[in-house]
Parts: sequence; C-alpha cells; structure tokens
Amino acid sequence: MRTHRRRHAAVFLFLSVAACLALAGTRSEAAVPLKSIRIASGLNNVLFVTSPPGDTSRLFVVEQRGPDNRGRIKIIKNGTLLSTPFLTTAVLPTGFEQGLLGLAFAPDYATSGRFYIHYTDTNNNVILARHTVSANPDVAQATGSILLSIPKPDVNHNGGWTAFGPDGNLYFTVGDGGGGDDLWDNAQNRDVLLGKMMRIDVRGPTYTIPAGNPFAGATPGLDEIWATGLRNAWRNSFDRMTGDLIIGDVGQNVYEEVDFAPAGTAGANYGWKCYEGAHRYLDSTTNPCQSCTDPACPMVLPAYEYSHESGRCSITGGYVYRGYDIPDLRGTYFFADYCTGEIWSGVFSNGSLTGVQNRTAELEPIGLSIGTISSFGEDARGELYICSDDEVYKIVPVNPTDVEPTPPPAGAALRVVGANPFRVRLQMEASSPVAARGTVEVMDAAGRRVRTLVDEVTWSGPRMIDWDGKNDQGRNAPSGIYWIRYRTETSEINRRAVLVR
Ligand SMILES: [Ca+2]
Ligand SMILES: [Ca+2]
Repeated sequence: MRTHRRRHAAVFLFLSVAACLALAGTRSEAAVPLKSIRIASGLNNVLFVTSPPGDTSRLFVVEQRGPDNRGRIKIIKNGTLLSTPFLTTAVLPTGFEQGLLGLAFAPDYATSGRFYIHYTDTNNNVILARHTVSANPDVAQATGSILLSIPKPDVNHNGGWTAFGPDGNLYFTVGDGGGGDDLWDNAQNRDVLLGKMMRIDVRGPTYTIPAGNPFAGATPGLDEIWATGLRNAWRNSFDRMTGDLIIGDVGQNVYEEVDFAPAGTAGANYGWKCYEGAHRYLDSTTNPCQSCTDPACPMVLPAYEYSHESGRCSITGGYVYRGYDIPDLRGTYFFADYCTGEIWSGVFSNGSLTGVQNRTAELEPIGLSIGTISSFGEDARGELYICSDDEVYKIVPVNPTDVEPTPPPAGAALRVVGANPFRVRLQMEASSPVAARGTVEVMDAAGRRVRTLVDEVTWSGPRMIDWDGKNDQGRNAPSGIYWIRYRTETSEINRRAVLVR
C-alpha cells in the first residue's frame, strides 16, 4: 500500500493527513487467524449490538424496524436469542436511514437502569430518549422520556450513534440534515445540531451541559455541540483503553473517511462540506470564518480515507479491539464498507490509521456471506461483533487453542506499563472487570495528594492513564518517590513510582 502525505497550505492541521489508498485484497498476516461465527439470525434489520457495562451474559441487539415498522431491542442471553423484546418502539418512519438507530447503556446502568436510544420519529425529527429497565431485567419500561428532539429538513443523514465517553457524558451524532452536498450548509453552522457530534451530561433528571463543551454559555454556538463538520457520522467509538474517539464519517461521492481525536479533544471541525475526505470540496458561508481556508477556523482532516472504487460506497466505522479472547488483536481497529461488505483493520499511530489490511477473506464465514455490514459492536468484555442484515456475527480466532486468552482481572488492577523510574511520563493501565466508579490520584511520600488523574469516572475494562509529572497546579513535581492510588467503591490499590528529573 502506498501512502501519500498531502499538505494543505491554507489549512492548519491538528492531525496528520489522510492516506490515499490502494486497498489490497491480501489476506491478513496477523499472527492469529480470525474468522467470524454467526451467533444470531432471523432478526430484522440489525443496526447495532452492545452490552451494559460489566454485563457479560447479555448482548443487546438493535433492530431498525420489524415488519410492523416498530424498532426493537432484543437480548441474546448466554447465547440464546430471547423471544420477548427488551423494548418495542412506536411505529417509526420507513425511510432507508430512518427507524431505531442507536442504543447506549448508562455507565451506572446496574443501579440506575437507565439507557438511551436514538431514533427518528414520524415528523422527521431525530430523537434522543431515555428509558429505564422494569422490575424484569430482560424487559424495559415501554415509555421513556425525550431529552432532545432535533428537526431535520430531509429524511436521510440522521447520524444514529450514541455512546458514553470515558468522562461519563453521553455523546451522539446527527447527520447534516440530508439531501446531498449539505444543501443547507448545516455541518459548518454552529447554531444548528445537524452535522455535529453532541456531548451532554444525563446524570440528572433531564440533561445539562458539561463543563468544557467548546461552545458552552456565552461562546457563540449551541452549547450541546462537541464537534462540527460531520456529514453523516454513522458509527463511531471510544477506544475503551485510551479514551480516544474514532469517527467513521460517510462521504458524498468519492471519499469515505475515518477521523481520530485524542481523548478529550473538544471543538474539532472535521471539515464537511469544505472537505470530502482530505479533498477540498465546496464552499461554506455558515463557517464562523465564512471561509473554508482561513487558518483561524482550522479543520481536522481524516486519519484515513478510501475512495468509491470497486463498488465501495459508505463507511461503517468500528472499534479498536480491547477484548480478552484474542490478546494479539489488542489495539487493532476494525471497520467496513457497507456496500461491498469488505472489512479492514489497522492501527492508529500519531493520528493516522496505519497498516490497513483487508480482512474480508478471513472474516467471511465459510459457506456464508456476511452481506451488507451496518455496524460493529462491542460487548462488556470488549469482544467484537458484526451486524449484517438479519444476523449477528462474532469475531473469534480460527482455532481457539492458537491463543491464550487473558482472563479479565478478578478485581480492579493497576499496573505501570512504561518506564519506572520515569523522567517525562508515567504510563499506567487501570482495569476494572465490572463497571465501577474510580479515582486515580498521585500521592507524595508524605501522603499528600499531588495530582488527581481521574476523578470519579465510571469505566469497565482496561484504561490507559498517564502522569506527566506535574501537580494539580500544572507545575513540575520534584524528583522523588510517589504513590499512584487507584480507588473504586470496593477496593484501593497503590503502586510506587519514581520520578527522576
Ligand atoms: Ca453557546
Ligand atoms: Ca471530514
């Protein structure tokens, strides 16, 4: 594969530049050969799978619509598809991109019972609604409450993704409003929620704006917006270990793209419709600079792009694998094209997706065709799934005895993964087998707190945590011995670190 680095003189780039690709059809050279196995069939228009944090026995399947045009969430429990749906929606509109589109369980679902759905209603609004579980853990309350209703000018480009970030806030995307070429110039317009990613805090009765939202309060632009310049970011994900955000943004006529944002990046403008992929496309008058090339309004170009050759038409963004069953795969990002059913993998490096390989031949089940790929999904242990038409597949090793699965830690764990003693950066991995609220702090040898690294955030699985050697005031801590303290509601772990200036 050849990789060109392109320079756009007029555009200041946060991130490195897109790769221009020749997507080779070669078989993977990964150490562990993969395959996919079908774990459920007979479903209706599957668009997503996910699990509540820490729930390792159930996988929840989102059906866009059934024959009665109602969206449903169904449960695969210990490998068996339950006949009673978890949730059945009202009758939803029948457009190709309409219906029940997204689902996210609250980090504290085990106690709050709250989950969030993203769908389109019969008035062509995009709806974000909260529901709660009933007394039966496999059945939800039928009625929920609408948190946001976003009007749209056209039926397509509804976005549809929603997920909780490592900060405990709810993120979701809405497409540019539809039509083609962003007719209404919405994606660059900070005064509409179309063509955007939003971030809201849903811990209270309705929702509030988290501190740090880029256009919060008096800053011009709608307070809910987290990122702008998206065309139709259909499937996105947080790397559950690093907190990095990965976006699969569907292109217009030629280029599909993957965008990458290091954890916590607020206010990024991903370029649409000034750019399609890494290529200058149309002008925008709603951009705050009223220009696509003013360095005062910088844009982030893709970490990766591919063109519509060979029938490719629409990216289905995926996940960075962080599971336990195939340790060799950790850090590998999987994504697909909706039209061709091709699946690729790569690794993020300095903001670019590198080493992209075609994994289709491996992951196409023998004797079966996966067909169109609407989404990937991740279960509570970080294992990955593929959603296709009426079926759900799981990515597994060809020969399970080829790999030595790493069992999830029995309890919370904290280990130093980088150099120790360290000079510049202490790298750690904190993991929790179940969703738990955790705090990570740096204490000095006298037991005084030097720095709060993670403040009461809920997560499950592994999470990468860095300490840059600074205290809470941003000043360099002196050389010496420090203790990294990881506390959850039920445990406390201390690890010794030595800072050498
Ligand atoms: Ca504002
Ligand atoms: Ca873009």
